[in-house]
Amino acid sequence: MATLRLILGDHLTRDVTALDGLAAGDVVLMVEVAEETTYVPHHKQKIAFILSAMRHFAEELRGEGIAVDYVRLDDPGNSGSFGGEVKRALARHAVDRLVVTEPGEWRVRAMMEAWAGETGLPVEIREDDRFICSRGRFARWAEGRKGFRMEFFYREMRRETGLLMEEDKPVGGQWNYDAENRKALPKGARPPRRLRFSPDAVTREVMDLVGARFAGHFGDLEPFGWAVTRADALAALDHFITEALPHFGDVQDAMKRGEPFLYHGLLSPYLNVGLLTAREVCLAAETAYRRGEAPLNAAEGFIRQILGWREYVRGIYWHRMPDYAETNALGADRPLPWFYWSGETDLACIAEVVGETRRNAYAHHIQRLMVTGNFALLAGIRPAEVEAWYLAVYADAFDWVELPNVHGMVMFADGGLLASKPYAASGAYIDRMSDYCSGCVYDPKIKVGEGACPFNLLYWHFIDANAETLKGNPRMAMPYRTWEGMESGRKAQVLNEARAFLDGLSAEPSAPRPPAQMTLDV
Ligand code: FAD
Ligand code: DLZ
Ligand code: SF4
Repeated sequence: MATLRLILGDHLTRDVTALDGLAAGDVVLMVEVAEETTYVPHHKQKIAFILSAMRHFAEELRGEGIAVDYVRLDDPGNSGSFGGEVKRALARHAVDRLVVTEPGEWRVRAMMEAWAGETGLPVEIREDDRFICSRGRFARWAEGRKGFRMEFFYREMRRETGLLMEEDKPVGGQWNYDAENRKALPKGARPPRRLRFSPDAVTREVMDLVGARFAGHFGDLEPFGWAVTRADALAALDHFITEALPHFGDVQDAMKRGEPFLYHGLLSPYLNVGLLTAREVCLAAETAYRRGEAPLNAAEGFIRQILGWREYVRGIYWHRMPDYAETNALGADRPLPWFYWSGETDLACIAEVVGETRRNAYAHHIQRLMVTGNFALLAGIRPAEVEAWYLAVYADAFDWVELPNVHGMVMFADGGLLASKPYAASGAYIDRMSDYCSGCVYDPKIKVGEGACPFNLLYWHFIDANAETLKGNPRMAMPYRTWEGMESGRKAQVLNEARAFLDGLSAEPSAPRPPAQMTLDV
């Protein structure tokens, strides 16, 4: 019995379950399709990264003597969709069944479930076992819980994997060293130069295709320095562990102009498409700690991001989809300001983060959460529009990880399932954790009136506008006490200035119209 085995652009590992039991006569199908490249206006580097990594992976499989049927985006007859390409491939090959690994997106899973009916062939959708916590294991953890808290989930994962454990106790006596990881960047700190990979001929060819076909998409295509093979991704991991991990913890939340990467891993695109595994990355950090090459707060903080947050958001996604994406607990309904695409704004922090995102298809966690995310939360932007933006602009963005981070962590649109309170902050937070404010026309210390930082105005506007939903939350008691204690004339002035600022936001560019692909229909 010959099998057609479909490998998606984020399944690029020899160990993917779709390849289990590969036999002579089987055909591996890989397809570049217009639907996947345009369902949001993905950053040009993201498309180039995925297509180039797919082409390299196909060559690796061929090198092993495996039959690979690879459909390129510009191949004549390309139907433009996964479903269309599966049907065309079935007409080319004498196979009896189709095997796939479950995708990272509800939308694609729903498509796959229809294929058996549409093709008349058995379709086997296999579990994606690249995650440490299976969907079944997460469901058992979640059962009966009203609110989910990452910290409790994470402890169970530490116990089950034995990572940073001494028998049944956490190494060092504490589960979490976050309190040590909130320092601002010390003056004179020099983060390491990051390993970049010069595009080879395959990547160059993909870049030419992307430059020509997706010119209207967000982001700069060059310079392109992402690894597109497992060998190079492993080199990037090695470089991170030696050069950056030792400092990762202390300044994990810091932000600095002109330093987009600081001591972060830059590993999420590789983890998400399958060039690296979560287990090997966590083990590499643990080994560095055990050898005395990285302090515990760094190794623990890094492992928690992967073993904790990454596994946790993936669990929530599959546990709660498809309804999860539909909620809007705070009733946010303002359109996404155009400056999220253009970066043209006098808010220096937003301009810096959007500019770095455009250049690198990357921003680190605190930039995503506390700058662009915080603004979207405070300004009450429609969750679906914010989600579509995040899904488009980052090289690591796939629905299973982007959606819970944006819908739950940033927008509190799930009403507190993922986070116990909204991550809302005034300009003081950004000022404390970055040097952005020193180059801004606004002043984070001015709360109202001439020069007041818009984050300060919007913070109290947010508190006031969402009192009905948030006032009863014990973790929000302090801001509500402060707001209620504020003199009524000052409150009115704050709200008036916040409303005037919000009225001035535009969802349209001031100059020429955007290219068609950048007008999102969400
Ligand atoms: P590091 O800071 O070095 O962290 C190490 C690893 O931990 C990352 O590579 C990543 O795999 C994992 N990680 C850290 N935080 C999270 C988290 N909250 N959720 C899941 N994994 C985490 N991550 C994505 O991979 N794809 C996304 O689409 C994505 N969207 C996000 C949107 C928002 C609004 C926020 C707040 C976070 C989002 N994240 C996303 C999580 C996180 O910002 C990125 O994983 C991280 O910035 C990637 O850079 P890094 O590899 O240098 O991370
Ligand atoms: C994100 C993406 C892009 C841009 N292009 C492709 C593609 O042409 N072919 C492919 O197999 N996958 C692509 N992907 C990744 C898919 O969108 C991804 O598999 C889904 O997000 C769900 O897992
Ligand atoms: Fe951002 Fe306000 Fe600081 Fe300007 S003053 S950079 S708007 S936080």
